[in-house]
Amino acid sequence: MSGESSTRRLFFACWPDSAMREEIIKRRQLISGTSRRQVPDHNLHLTLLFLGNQPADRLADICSAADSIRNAEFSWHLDRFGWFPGARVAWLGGVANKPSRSLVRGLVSSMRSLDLRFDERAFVPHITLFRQVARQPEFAALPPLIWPIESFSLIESIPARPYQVLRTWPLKL
Ligand code: 2AM
Repeated sequence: MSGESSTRRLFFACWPDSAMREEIIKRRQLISGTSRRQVPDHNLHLTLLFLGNQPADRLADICSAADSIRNAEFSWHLDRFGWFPGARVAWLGGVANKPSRSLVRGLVSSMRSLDLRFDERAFVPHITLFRQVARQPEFAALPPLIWPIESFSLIESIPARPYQVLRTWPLKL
């Protein structure tokens, strides 16, 4: 036994640099009493496509399919807090503009072309800030966050570890 898992839990995301991470943290502080389950600073991100558990031996294919993505750069305008009652998470989010929707569509179709099995939920751009939020919180107003996006990343989720950035691709047409 090598001890290595034969599946890897993966997702594509926008991964903030340290300055942007600080900006997200500042906004999270505005709703700091929301729950005791704050997302650790180092895990803050905006998911583009959640792949879930995938066979480890498909990782190379996933990366090659992502190599073919062509998309314009764009900015996120994150100007609201929200809450998903089912997932019980409170988040920072905003409206998906055209180039962001096209990036998500490109990721979905490139992953579909690999015959991978993954959930296709409607895309709602959000950065989860708190988990285990049982009731709709009262949210404060917030200074909008403009986040310029020049790349996207493939992230691995390993239990009890910080998310790992496996690869990052520049956005280019
Ligand atoms: P969440 O923050 O709203 O829970 C890693 O788990 C990332 O993938 C998180 O951003 C998480 O969203 C998202 N995620 C987890 N399960 C998902 C699913 N079934 N569909 C879409 N996104 C999911």
